[in-house]
Amino acid sequence: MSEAPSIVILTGAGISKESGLDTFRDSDGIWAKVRIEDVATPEAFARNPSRVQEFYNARRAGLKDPKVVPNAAHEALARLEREWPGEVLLVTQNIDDLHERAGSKNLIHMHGELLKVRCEYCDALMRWEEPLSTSTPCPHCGRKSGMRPHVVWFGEMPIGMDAIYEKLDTCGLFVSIGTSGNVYPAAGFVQHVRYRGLAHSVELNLEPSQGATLFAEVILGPATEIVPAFVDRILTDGVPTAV
Ligand code: BV8
Repeated sequence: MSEAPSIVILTGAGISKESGLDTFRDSDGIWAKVRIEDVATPEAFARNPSRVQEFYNARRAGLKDPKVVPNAAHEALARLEREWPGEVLLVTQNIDDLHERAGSKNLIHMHGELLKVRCEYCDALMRWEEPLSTSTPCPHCGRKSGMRPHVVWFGEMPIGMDAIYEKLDTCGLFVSIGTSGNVYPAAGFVQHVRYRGLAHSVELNLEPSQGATLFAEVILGPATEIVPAFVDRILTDGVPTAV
């Protein structure tokens, strides 16, 4: 039997919405409450580090809420990774840990992780579940005012880009789930795949994203309904040939 095609999946905040986490650009989203320029750029952190730390401390505390758990969409993607005979790479723009908690293993957090922090002096990277302040000493080098969320801000290089493009160049199926397609380079992945012409591309979203017309197939609906159904279809019928 020919080798099963590899699959690359990109997820955004929409996949975690039904777990109780806010998206960014919905009318009740995060960017409706705070400005990117005040909390999600290196300049913001240099200008007012406490403001930025408070923003991420609140989101970190929110993620520890026992009501916030993986939903059926996260679980369906973990099942696809377990049961699909080829490789499944999950690239998430999300900084929550719901994919890991659902069981996904082959996972790249291209915009970082809310439950990790790093020291700008000694580069130590560590799991961190508590509030962070500008006076928190680094447990490794002891210096203060260097500890920051392990999160990719606007203007910073996303994580794992070489590995991601290598998989985009060889996959047979690219799936985008729960992202509005506003933020690059993630929003450009579908173009990158279509340019090669060798992979089928599918968008699963509540509403058409900025890049919807670039996908061979668009399936609309809430992630907890359309993602499990899509995974069942792939596991039953396989990957459609690229059109
Ligand atoms: C970089 C921090 C270069 C972590 C984030 C002009 C043109 C093109 C690009 C640029 C430009 N000017 C600047 C840029 C680059 C910039 C960018 O793209 N800006 C945009 C705004 C134009 N990008 C960058 O700066 C990136 N870095 O380019 O570096 C470089 C090169 C060399 C060397 C150094 C640097 C860095 C981008 C990462 C920024 N960090 N967040 C955090 O705080 O979370 S981005 C932020 O947006 C989040 O990470 C989030 O993941 C990401 C994308 O948002 P979405 O996940 O899509 O969420 P959104 O709310 O938008 O959409 C949700 C969707 O879900 C909606 O469509 C909705 O309908 C749907 N939905 C809702 N409910 C459901 C649902 N779907 C299904 N079911 C539901 N129930």
